[in-house]
Amino acid sequence: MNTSANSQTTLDTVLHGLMTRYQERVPDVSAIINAMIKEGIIQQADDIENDHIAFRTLGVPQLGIASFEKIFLHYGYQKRDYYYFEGKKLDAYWYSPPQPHYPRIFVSELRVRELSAEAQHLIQSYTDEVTSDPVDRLDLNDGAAVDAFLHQPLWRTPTLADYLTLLRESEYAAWVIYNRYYLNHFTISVHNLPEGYNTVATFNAFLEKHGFRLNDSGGKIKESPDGGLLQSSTVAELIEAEFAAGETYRISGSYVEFAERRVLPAFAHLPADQIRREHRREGFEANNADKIFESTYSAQTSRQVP
Ligand code: OOG
Ligand code: NI
Repeated sequence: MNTSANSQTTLDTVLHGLMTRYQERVPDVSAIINAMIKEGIIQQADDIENDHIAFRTLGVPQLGIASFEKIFLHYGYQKRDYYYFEGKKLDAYWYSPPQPHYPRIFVSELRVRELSAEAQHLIQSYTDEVTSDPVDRLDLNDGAAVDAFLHQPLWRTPTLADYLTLLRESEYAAWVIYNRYYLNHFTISVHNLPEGYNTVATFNAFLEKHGFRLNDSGGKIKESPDGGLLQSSTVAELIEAEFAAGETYRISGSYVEFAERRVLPAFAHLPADQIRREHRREGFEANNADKIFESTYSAQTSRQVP
């Protein structure tokens, strides 16, 4: 772990690279930011607090969370709670940042060994091209190199047939085989926005008024049992993807999430201008996350607009 001033600069470079590529690929990001500016909710994009970012990985020995997390642990992130997703065959952890102005990170991993033999072979035919942990070969102090790594193909371009086979069994597997470590979403913290927009309920109303489509799996608002964490998300936009041999197909790209972290009961007496991150509900919630994953699933992306 390295928390020196240098590593903060490297982390800034890596996060900046991720957000730039993400914003280019997901038109909803700029569209939402522009709508927020036009409505006077914020003055500029920098006024948005990024609650967390998320990545997806494949659970094979040389990849997965064990490999991926080394990047952010190096920048001073700390590994926190574990989450288990039975039906989706996923494991996940969240990581708290070295300083409160950096986003939390949520990383999930597909339990590949629980898939059918066919799907496992198919995934391994790609991931076997990565013969040793690629993060071990990276200079983590070189922000540009890490940025390049997060956006480079780790294995050959999949065939459309393989993508579709995986899609039938695990939408998550299909997403990662094509999208790899591309940022899956960034998350707008709504609780610090002005009155009228500072809850997920009111922010959802603003989004829908502007025509953004929300994931409605389990309801448009996902709420933790303690009532402290409320989340919603857009439905991933389809991107024209190029597969092996030049075949093209429209697949799910990334999406945008919204989070409201309520003030913990112990700090309810604090005046609003003294509330900081440590006074609010921390972490994630498995049942919320289970539904948010579906922002890239066909049941959401192919839903008819009412
Ligand atoms: C992550 C879904 C879960 C959250 O905040 O609980 C999540 C994903 O779609 O990869 O983002
Ligand atoms: Ni999220």
